[in-house]
Amino acid sequence: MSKITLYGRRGWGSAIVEAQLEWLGLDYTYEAVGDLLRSAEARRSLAPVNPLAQVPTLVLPNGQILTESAAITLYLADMTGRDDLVPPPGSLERPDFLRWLIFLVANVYPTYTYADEPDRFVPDAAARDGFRAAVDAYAQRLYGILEVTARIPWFLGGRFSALDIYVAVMTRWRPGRKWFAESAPRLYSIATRADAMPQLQAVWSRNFFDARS
Ligand SMILES: N[C@@H](CCC(=O)N[C@@H](CS)C(=O)NCC(=O)O)C(=O)O
Repeated sequence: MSKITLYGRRGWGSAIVEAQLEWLGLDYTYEAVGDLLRSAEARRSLAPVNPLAQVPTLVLPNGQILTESAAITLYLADMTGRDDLVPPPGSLERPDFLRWLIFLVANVYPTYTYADEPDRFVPDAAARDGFRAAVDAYAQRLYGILEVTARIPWFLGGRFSALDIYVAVMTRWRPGRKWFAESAPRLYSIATRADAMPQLQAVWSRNFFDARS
């Protein structure tokens, strides 16, 4: 039987799914894609499986395609019957988990989509810096909301979940770990605690250390 294929790029959002695949012990093949923000060739190569040409993109063993990290997160829990990354239906943590999972992908994630390469959305070169600054400021406001919501030691309190994996990965992006340490200490503490999890060492190394140039 063929395996799951994860299309990804080191350090990008595919790390959120790679961490879950590793955590769950699932067999998968990693297909590295080029720089989707800057390379038309990289976008062309991924477009047949994901018309948005984004990672993470997953191809299931039966050929079905799954995009959107939140959908993948929920699906992997369904597929494995495991509830260690996703609180199960009926649990007290389930509503909070769903709320903040969707908050991350619907509110926080798009700030990177729009500000990573603003020229894709702002044709006027003179307006780009202001746009990027405004979107980055909005992202910081969103992180402020997450900061006052997050509990300790994990986002949901006593139990680890996929939300902590999102926090560990996203805090590596703008405005960066130093900003989180100073301005969002709970998120920073969740991230560093997740950094230290033995089950995730290989994923973090591949994405954030080996890949570092
Ligand atoms: N909503 C998507 C967002 C995925 C996404 O924005 N991925 C980034 C990498 S971190 C990407 O592929 N960007 C390329 C682009 O948007 O053109 C998800 O949650 O999976």
